[in-house]
Amino acid sequence: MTKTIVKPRTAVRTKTQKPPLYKVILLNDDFTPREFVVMVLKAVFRMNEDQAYQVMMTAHRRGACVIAVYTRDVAETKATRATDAGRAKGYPLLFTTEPEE
Ligand code: TYC
Repeated sequence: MTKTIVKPRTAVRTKTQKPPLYKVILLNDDFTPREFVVMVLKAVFRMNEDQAYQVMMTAHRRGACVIAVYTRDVAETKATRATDAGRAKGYPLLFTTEPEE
């Protein structure tokens, strides 16, 4: 007796779900020194001096600036760390997160 081996003809497609992304937003205030904002942006968000200065000045002029998008955990951890750095010095510096549309 001959055994016929039938190969499956359907290709397997894997659907990968992309995790939802969250924006980290820097809010302006009247008290935190500019150099301190730049220092925090460099330390927590790994920006260079130029990037950090531009982001700080955008928040300063417009009231807020989107810094970057990350997965929810990373966004919240970085926003908390950066806000806490200001609070430790008595500054009202604030970073928030919100889901990206
Ligand atoms: N507005 C602040 C000042 O004039 C500097 C500043 C910029 C603070 C951006 C917060 O998100 C900020 N000293």
